[in-house]
This record gives sequence, structure tokens and C-alpha cells, in this order.
Amino acid sequence: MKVIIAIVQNADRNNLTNALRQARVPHTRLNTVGGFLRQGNTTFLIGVDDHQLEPTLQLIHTHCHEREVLHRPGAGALHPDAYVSPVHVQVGGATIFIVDAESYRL
Ligand code: 2BA
Repeated sequence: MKVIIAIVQNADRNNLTNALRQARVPHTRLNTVGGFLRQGNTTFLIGVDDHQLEPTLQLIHTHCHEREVLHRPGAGALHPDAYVSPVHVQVGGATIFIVDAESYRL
């Protein structure tokens, strides 16, 4: 059994949830924050049997899209020197880690 840890943009989370539900893939959704942009994103924990791994990864790829966001480094900082020009940053589709599950108990 594998655990897929998928960090996705909030804009994609409902579509991915619907697709996983439709495919009857059990999952847990966590509200998380990216360390670089410090914006909210969503982390899915998805436990799957080995044969479900590739179809589940395919669902993630289908429903999680690449986007460009404007990042304002230093926004919210107290010192004016901390402000630098905004930069465009590519985010997504999804950041995926796949780990072996040693055991699974309910
Ligand atoms: P953030 O950390 O907010 O990063 C958002 C996007 O900013 C990243 O998109 C990447 O394009 C860019 N970025 C991140 N660190 C950067 C840096 N030091 N310099 C320049 N650009 C940088 P993604 O790669 O698609 O990552 C989306 C989110 O996935 C990340 O949000 C973070 O929450 C998570 N993530 C990515 N790599 C990770 C890792 N190795 N470990 C844990 N979480 C990770």
C-alpha cells in the first residue's frame, strides 16, 4: 500500500475531491500553507493499494493545473526596505510525495 501526499492549489481542491469521491478513493484533506508564498493550499493524504496508484496519480494530474501568481516579497514587513518588486511565480499542478505504508489499520 502507498500513501500519496499531494499538495494542491485551493482552486483545484474541490474538483479533485469530487473526482476522488467518484472513483471511491478514500482520502483526507488538510488546510496547509506554502512556505514560499505563505498562501493557503490543500494537502491530500490518499491511501491506495498499489494497483490504484497510477490511476489516482492520473486523476491528480487531470484536475490540478499550473498557474502563474504574482508574489510580493516583503508584503506585510515592517521596514520599507523589505519591499522588492513583485515577481511572477509558477505554481502547480501538484507537488506529490509517494511513500510506502508499513501497515493500515482501522
Ligand atoms: P509554496 O512554498 O508557497 O511555493 C509556491 C511556488 O513558489 C512553488 O510552486 C514554486 O514555483 C515557487 N517556489 C517555491 N520555493 C521557491 C524558491 N525558493 N525560489 C523560487 N520559487 C520558489 P510549486 O513547486 O508548485 O509548489 C507548490 C507548493 O507545494 C508549495 O507552496 C509548498 O506548499 C509545496 N511544496 C513544494 N515543494 C515542496 C517540498 N519539497 N516539500 C514540501 N512541500 C513542498
